Formats: sequence, structure tokens, C-alpha cells
Amino acid sequence: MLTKKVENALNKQIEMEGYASNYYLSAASWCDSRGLEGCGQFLYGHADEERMHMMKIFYYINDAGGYALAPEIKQPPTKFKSILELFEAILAHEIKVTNSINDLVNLCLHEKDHSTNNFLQWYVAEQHEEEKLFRQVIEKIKLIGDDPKGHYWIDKELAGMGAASAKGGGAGSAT
Ligand code: OFO
Repeated sequence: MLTKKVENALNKQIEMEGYASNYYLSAASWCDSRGLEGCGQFLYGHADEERMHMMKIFYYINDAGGYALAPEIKQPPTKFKSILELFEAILAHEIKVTNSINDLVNLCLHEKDHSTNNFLQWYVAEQHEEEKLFRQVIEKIKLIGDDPKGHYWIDKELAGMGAASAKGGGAGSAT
């Protein structure tokens, strides 16, 4: 059984995961509209993953005797100055999500809710993987160059990474 505090915090996390999904969608659209289809494909995949993260919490709340709320989601950024800035913004947002998950774990420990703490450990691992992935992408962009020629190669690189993550891998592929 969830305490009201944990239920409210989980519902807040639903909103955050939904926002993350739309953030990726917005970033994918920015890339797509500039002919960066590989980057777009990679980001559309992440939008789907974040929706799955949202739904996992949604089902968990109801399964645990709470009441999951369909979230109101504000519009994410739609303009980015460059690919590098876009991925840096994504990493910054993922770090926010990590902090929010850590706060949730702390709350569960405080409320002695070991079941939800156990459930959240999947997210702890997932956030570790995502932060690592986006740090790698940012390093690659810096290496290849954030200019038109560099974009061509970054797009090819991320198209490959998008295809690999679509096949599964990391905590993100769990159900
Ligand atoms: Fe990476 O945001 Fe979900 O957990």
C-alpha cells in the first residue's frame, strides 16, 4: 500500500517522464526538419522509451492500490542553436530526472516503502545508462565537429545507435 506522500511523488514522476518523452519528440522534430534523419530516428526511439517509463509508473501506482493520474504536460523547448546544444540540453534534463528519482528513493526509505524502493531501482540503473549514453554522444559531437560536415557524420553515427537501441539493450529495454 502506498502512502499518500509516495503516491503524490510517483504521480509527479509520471509527469516528468511524460515531459521527457515530449522533450525527445521535440528534439527529434528539430533534427528531422534539418535533414538529420539519423539523429531524429535515435531521438524518436528515446521518446518511446520515456513513454514506457511513464507507463511503468502509471501501472505500478494502480497495482499498489493508489490512483495514477494522466499528467498535464507543458511544451518542451522547440528551438536549439546547434546539435551540440540540443544534446547538452537533453543531458541536463536527464540529470534532473536522476535527481528526481533519487529524491523518490529517499522518500521511500523515509516512509519505509521497500516495495516502491525496489521498483525504483530499475530507474536508478536506467538513469545511470542514459547519462552515460548522452555524455558519450556529446563527446562524439565534440570530436567530429559541430559544423555541417560534422553533422553528416554525427547523423550516420546516431542512425546506427538508434538502430542498436531499437533492438534492445541497457535498462531501457526492460518492460
Ligand atoms: Fe531518462 O527519464 Fe525516464 O527514467
